[in-house]
Amino acid sequence: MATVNINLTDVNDNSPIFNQDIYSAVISEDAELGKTVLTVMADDADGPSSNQVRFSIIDGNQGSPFTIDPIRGEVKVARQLDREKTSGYTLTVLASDNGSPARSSSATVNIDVSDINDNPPLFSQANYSIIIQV
Ligand SMILES: [Ca+2]
Ligand SMILES: [Ca+2]
Ligand SMILES: [Ca+2]
Repeated sequence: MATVNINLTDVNDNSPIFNQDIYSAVISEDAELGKTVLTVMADDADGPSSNQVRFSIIDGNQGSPFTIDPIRGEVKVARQLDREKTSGYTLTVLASDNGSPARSSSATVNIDVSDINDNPPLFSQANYSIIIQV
């Protein structure tokens, strides 16, 4: 009789999985900087050596209007928005694990910028002249 102990070592065979493929949110164009638009979440089924997830924005963030907290997954406003210039954004968010080699997956974040009444009516020309004959 002999006892055989077999220890299984974890390998990084699971990618982080987002809890949604597509996230959507609406944010007002006058949102203060630092406001959280939405929070993404991803789980990784591996053990601790390869299940620590970090988030990043890899596409759609031209001019950096948004940031993402790499640990918490909170997408936040980083610049003043203007619906009259850009009325919406489609971000691609990546979740990467700490395995070696690392595995990752991506999700889409759609952000609509909602209008506030921040523009007064403007006359199309500054001076109007008419000639009245009497
Ligand atoms: Ca993993
Ligand atoms: Ca594993
Ligand atoms: Ca407006």
